[in-house]
Amino acid sequence: MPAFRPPHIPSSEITPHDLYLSRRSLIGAAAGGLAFGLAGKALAAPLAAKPSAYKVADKLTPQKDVTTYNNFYEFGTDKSDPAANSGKFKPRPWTIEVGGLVAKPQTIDIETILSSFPMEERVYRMRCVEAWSMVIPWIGFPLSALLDKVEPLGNAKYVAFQTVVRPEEMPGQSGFFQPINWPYLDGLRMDEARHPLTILATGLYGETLPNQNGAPIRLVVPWKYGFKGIKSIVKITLTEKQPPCTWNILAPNEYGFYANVNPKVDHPRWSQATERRIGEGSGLFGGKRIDTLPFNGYADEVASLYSGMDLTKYY
Ligand SMILES: Nc1nc2c(c(=O)[nH]1)N[C@H]1C(S)=C(S)[C@@H](COP(=O)(O)O)O[C@H]1N2
Ligand SMILES: [Mo]
Repeated sequence: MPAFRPPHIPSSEITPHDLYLSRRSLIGAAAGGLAFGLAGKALAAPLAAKPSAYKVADKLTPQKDVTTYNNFYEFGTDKSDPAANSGKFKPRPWTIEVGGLVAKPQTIDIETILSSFPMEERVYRMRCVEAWSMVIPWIGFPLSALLDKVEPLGNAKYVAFQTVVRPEEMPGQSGFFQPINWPYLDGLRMDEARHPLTILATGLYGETLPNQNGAPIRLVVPWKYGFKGIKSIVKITLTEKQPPCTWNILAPNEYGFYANVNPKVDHPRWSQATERRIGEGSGLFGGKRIDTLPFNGYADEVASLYSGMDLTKYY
């Protein structure tokens, strides 16, 4: 059973006892990783993608960190749990049900998605609300291309997303401690969903998505905190009302629906002014401390979406 820890406490606040438990589970992960790693490896396949102009200049986070330091509570709450516990997860066959306020609702197979949308490489910063960050070479395609296919109706104002529920394959959904009322849910406003930066990712580092990163398909919205990047999506629903969002339901005073990266608005329990860039620098908690940028550095592209909002407040 994973060590209990309240959600979203940055490593810098972890007590020595928690640290011991989390290091112990890391050792376990290394041993278990050998068996599970093989199963996972068989599924990771090269995935072709054309380069794109969406590429930040920051140094890439090593693939090892991107695939072993994860948040995916369906597989456990420690950072090492998703890589260690996702070997039984089956990302194929897979379908996504796309419906709600659309003219052409449909259930789309992942193979159809991979063959009908041109895959692009997008090098984006990812900033977790816990104040750590990475730079990840995703492979994916604009969510707007999928939305076009189902023809949204005029009254569709939001897009809701849902993660798969499979307790047999996802140990975090079957254990004694259930941190979340499954399924994991999130959503976007229509203009955010249609923004060219918003992608559905199907791979990273030139390969199909590892299970721990949200195989076979997950959302990436680079100007928002990482928890908006919902993984292993099975359902997309266009709605008139603002959809529920798992972290907002769990702690509405800590996690908003919008959750735009904002160094000026601190989390109630920690500062959001700076972040630890994982894989750079050394020390016990790893990661070079750098300043957090408004909208995670994408303000030029997205600030206009929020022109009516007071950016010193929390949404
Ligand atoms: N279904 C699901 N999606 C999820 C999460 C989760 O626990 N379950 N964690 C979120 C959080 S908090 C972050 S920071 C990112 C982490 O993505 P990564 O592990 O690929 O870096 O996934 C997000 N998507
Ligand atoms: Mo996160």
